[in-house]
Amino acid sequence: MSSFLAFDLGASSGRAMIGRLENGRLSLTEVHRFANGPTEKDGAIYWDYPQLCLELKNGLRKALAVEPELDGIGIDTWGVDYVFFDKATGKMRRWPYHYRDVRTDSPETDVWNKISKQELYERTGIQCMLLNTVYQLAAHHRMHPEDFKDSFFLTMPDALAYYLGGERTSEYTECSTTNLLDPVGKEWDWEIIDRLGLPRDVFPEIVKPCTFSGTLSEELQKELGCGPVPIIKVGSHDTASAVAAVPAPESGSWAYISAGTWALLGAEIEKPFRNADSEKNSFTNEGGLDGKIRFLSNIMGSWLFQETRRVWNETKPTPVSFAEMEQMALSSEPCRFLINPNDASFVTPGDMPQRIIDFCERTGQGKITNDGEVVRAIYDSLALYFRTKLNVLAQLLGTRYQCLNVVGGGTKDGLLMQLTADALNFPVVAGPVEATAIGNLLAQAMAAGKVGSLAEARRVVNSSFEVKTYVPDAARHAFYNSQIERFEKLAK
Ligand code: LFR
Repeated sequence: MSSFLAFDLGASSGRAMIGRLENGRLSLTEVHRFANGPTEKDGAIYWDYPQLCLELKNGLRKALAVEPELDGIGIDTWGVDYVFFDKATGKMRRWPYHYRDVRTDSPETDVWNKISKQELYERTGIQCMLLNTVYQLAAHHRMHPEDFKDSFFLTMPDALAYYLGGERTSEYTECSTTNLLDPVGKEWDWEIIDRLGLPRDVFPEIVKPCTFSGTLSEELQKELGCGPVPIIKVGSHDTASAVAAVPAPESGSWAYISAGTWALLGAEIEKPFRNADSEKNSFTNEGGLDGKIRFLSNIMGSWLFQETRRVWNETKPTPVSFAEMEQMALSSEPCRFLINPNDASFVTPGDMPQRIIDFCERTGQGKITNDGEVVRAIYDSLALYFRTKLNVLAQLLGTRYQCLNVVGGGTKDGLLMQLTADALNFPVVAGPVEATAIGNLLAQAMAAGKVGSLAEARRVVNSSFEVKTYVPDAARHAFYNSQIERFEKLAK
């Protein structure tokens, strides 16, 4: 038996999971869970990196109490964010900015004057999102050039691995989210970096997923009373880990959604795919395990529910749960109101219910009069958007999909899964919920030679975890058909 520890950090929570692999089956034990989120300071939003490091230490301590002989530790987090460190002392230069911070709101002067939006897409194959590292670094350099002197940065999961073991490298799948990588050579695109005037020497060496990366530092070994546990680079971008754990069918075409704060809808392909249509439809080419490309598009996802709930819980006398929100949606009229889930007004933290009400008024749908209508608008619009995006994916790749695998925390939302099946008119296979941690653990097992390939890893997922199949309802599908044209106009 081998046992590995996965740290899986999302935008709203993080967890530490032990995975035990025995006879081709993986079992999970959660040993630590903690909250995560933006911290506001001096008008900007940040991640509390020192606190996240403490949570890693707490998680590791709890894990060692359960499993003293760990064969590896792997870390995955969300994409695009980074931490600057001083080269000489190794100390953090500044708290890492949160990708929803608004400092990237002048892309013309920061980036596009030097390299056009279109050229950036042609070179990197990455969909244009102002939260991408390229925009963040350019804004950061304009505001705080001093951070770039005698410094280096590491992408978020690698900055956390640095805390554990001290290696100054960044992993390829996470680096692919920066918008600064050549997707074929899988290396930094120095021409973009030079044209933006960013100093080359802040950029870390890129290493492959499923590789060993030193061990736990002597300091932490002493403090925790353990040995030199190996640190393993996994698909350290959470979505790369989640996609690695899709219980995909052994043959035939399959598409996925990694559903969490974001919903990432796409397919796994062999080499980057970029043309004017994929650019127009915001499809991206991120790095996967085993040299694969994750061809996908970002959809706003559970963020819309999370932020709505946060605001209600701050302003209403009694807190509302996600289960209650689901009930509210069920008792509201379907498709009475629809939104574009990716509308720019929904990106930053704020009064989401009001923004949804404003969107509906602005687009001539009238006035939302109760909370149920707000939630219902999110549900129907996400289901319809998944359908629209899946059709575009199929057209771009010239493939027909007849099944959609949804993995991640979002699969706990049974209503969203059902409405997605209804919108698509084919089955949605939902699960596993913990796909990201599972992908992280299996990447460690691959590095350790316990699992031979990505295909074998998916076999392990298939034989270890239950999935739930949602079958479409004909009447609801017909109703969604009658609404799709209206929706697509709003979501343009
Ligand atoms: C999902 C995710 C997405 C990325 C977004 C921001 O958690 O990693 O893949 O686009 O967060 O980093």
